[in-house]
Amino acid sequence: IGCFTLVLLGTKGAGKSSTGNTILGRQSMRSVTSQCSDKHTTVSGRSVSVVDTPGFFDTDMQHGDLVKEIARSVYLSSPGPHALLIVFPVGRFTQQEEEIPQQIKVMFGEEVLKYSIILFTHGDQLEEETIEDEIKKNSRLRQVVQQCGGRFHVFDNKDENNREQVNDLLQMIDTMIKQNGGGHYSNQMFADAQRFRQEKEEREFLEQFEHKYPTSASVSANATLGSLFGGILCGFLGLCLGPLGAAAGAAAGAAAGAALGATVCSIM
Ligand SMILES: Nc1nc2c(ncn2[C@@H]2O[C@H](COP(=O)(O)OP(=O)(O)O)[C@@H](O)[C@H]2O)c(=O)[nH]1
Ligand SMILES: [Mg+2]
Repeated sequence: IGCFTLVLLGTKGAGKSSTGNTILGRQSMRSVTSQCSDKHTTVSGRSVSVVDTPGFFDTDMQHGDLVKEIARSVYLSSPGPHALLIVFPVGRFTQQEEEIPQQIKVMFGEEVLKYSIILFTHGDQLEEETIEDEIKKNSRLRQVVQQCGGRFHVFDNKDENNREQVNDLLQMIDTMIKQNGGGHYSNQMFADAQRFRQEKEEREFLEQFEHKYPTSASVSANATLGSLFGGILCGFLGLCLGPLGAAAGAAAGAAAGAALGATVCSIM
């Protein structure tokens, strides 16, 4: 494979932008990012494209905006990234870090961790201990690494001239791609994950609804009317929110529509 596309994910301050700069070999990623950015370079004769993202759990951003922005990273790396680098600083593994792989899975679908690598930054702060020692003695960290197929790598972003750490990472990605049969995480997988999530939300809503009105004869009428209103509202919200808002719009539309349907039925 001649060309790599990588996406950097992780909490704010984990070292995502610094990692991007280390890979690129130049300081081209700005440290504070509320938007995704992508930059290209050539490492050992191969073209590498790096997509930086805002931090998970970034308190300065609305959750919806954050999800939307991270989702955009997948579109920026069209037709989909070869690798997702989940960035953890050495020595900081809290509940937030622990939740990230699960959050990524919810956002990008089941398949995504087959394309993920844990990338530890602040390698310079490791003293006598190796990262292997750290993983061995922390069972929760071990679990997270195992979720990513046991793949991890350490960067010292202060050692900008150390190209070996970059080459080793690209080698690991090469091996991972081969193990995945040559493919990469794709927009199609992302679309499937989004659709699955939307269908699940709709199903849960209907279940809740049927639970609330179990024997009412008007349940099916409500549902029909509900989906009618839902469809209209969903289209409207979709238009307002743009393509990424469509999923959220559909869920909100279905919910509002069904409620409206119920009201109309009870009036009739
Ligand atoms: N010592 C050391 N500092 C690092 C390393 N990687 C990142 N940093 C520092 O950690 C801070 C946050 O890094 P940044 O890349 O902005 O994190 P981001 O919010 O995930 O993009 C900055 O002050 C970096 O200089 C590293 O490997 N070693
Ligand atoms: Mg950053």
